[in-house]
Formats: sequence, C-alpha cells, structure tokens
Amino acid sequence: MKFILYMTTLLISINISHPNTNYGDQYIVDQFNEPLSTSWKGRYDDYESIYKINTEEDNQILSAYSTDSDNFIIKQIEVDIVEYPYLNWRWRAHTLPVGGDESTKEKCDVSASISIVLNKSRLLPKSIKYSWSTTLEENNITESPFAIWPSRCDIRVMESGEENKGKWVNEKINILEDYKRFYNKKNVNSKSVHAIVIMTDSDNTSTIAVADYDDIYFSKN
Ligand SMILES: [Ca+2]
Ligand SMILES: [Ca+2]
Repeated sequence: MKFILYMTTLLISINISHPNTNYGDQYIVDQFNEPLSTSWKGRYDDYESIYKINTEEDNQILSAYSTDSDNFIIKQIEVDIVEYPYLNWRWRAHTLPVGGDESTKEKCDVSASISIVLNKSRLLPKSIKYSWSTTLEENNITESPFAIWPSRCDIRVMESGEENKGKWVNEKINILEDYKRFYNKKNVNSKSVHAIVIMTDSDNTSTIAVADYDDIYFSKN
C-alpha cells in the first residue's frame, strides 16, 4: 500500500477552497451533521460505500465499514498548528481488524485512524497518524512501514484493543508538540497542516474494521 503517494497525488489532484471552516478559537474540520461533504475525496471511487453519514439520536456521525479495503477519505485544509496546536475528535471502534499491527506491512490495518498531512510535496510527503490499534499498546510510537525515506509517516497509538470497544472516546492532542518531537524541532514559528485523512483499514489482514468518527476540529486551547 503506497499510502503516502496516493495521499499526495490526491492532494495535488484536488483544488478546492476551504469550506466549513470557522476561524476563531476553533477550526472545524467536520461535524458530519450533513451529507458527506464533497470536500472529502476518496482514495478510490467507491469510498461512499465505506464511509457514510449515520444518524444517532439527534446527531449525525461518520461511520466506516471496511471489508478487506484500504480505501480512505482525505480533506484539504490549511491550518497553522502554531496558532491551533490542538487536534480534537471523538471516535468509537466497533470491530478491530484481527491481528492488526500498523508497524508491519503484513498486518498494517487499524480500526480507526486520523492523519495530518504536513507536507504535500509528492517527493517528500510527511504525515503523522493517530491510530486505534488492535495490538500495539496505547502511546506506542512507531512509523508506517510503507513510508520510505525521505518521506515519513509517524504513528502514535491513541487507543489499543477492545477495552473501550463500542464506547465513544474523546481525544485531544497537542500536535505541535508531536511535530516538534518527531522532527526534533525546538522552536517553530509557523507550520501548516494541509489535509486530514480518515482511514478504517482492513486490507492487509483481509478482515473487517468498523468505526465511527465525529467532531474533528483544531483548537487554540
Ligand atoms: Ca456530528
Ligand atoms: Ca492496510
């Protein structure tokens, strides 16, 4: 899976304005309260058969049902993480891909993941991926086996295993601090995130991965 190359090819191929963004204390990526916005592009054309808006009580959420698939959706944004250092979202895993281990090519699947794209260069793509892992422990730091130097995709495991399966879990991370840590930077004056990628991934294990997502936004605090 040449995830990074596909990702950047998509970024280059789409040229849209930046809709649904509220500047202020928060930069809203998506609350999924309307039909899936055309600002999300799929890796393959059938992405809408995997990533769908579902209604839950009086709220709408993004639901992903992935069967032996490495399809993902990507949205172009433009956020300075010095100004908006926190990425917030909530998610809920229903089915974890059996044996999933995002540090190996053979088992590189996750129930849920959100990635930020730091560099949209086709030659030097860089991203950080936050995962709900089947087998890696919470707070594990690893990297994608598909990102070949000088491109890179660092991975931080946010949730692990089935302990919280079926429950909504809120995440709030300081991505500026993660960027500094992964790239060994002391002072950063400005750093843009160019896209968000959502991926519920099941192709390498040839199993099923199911998860929900909601309320993705950047914040100042
Ligand atoms: Ca919602
Ligand atoms: Ca995979």
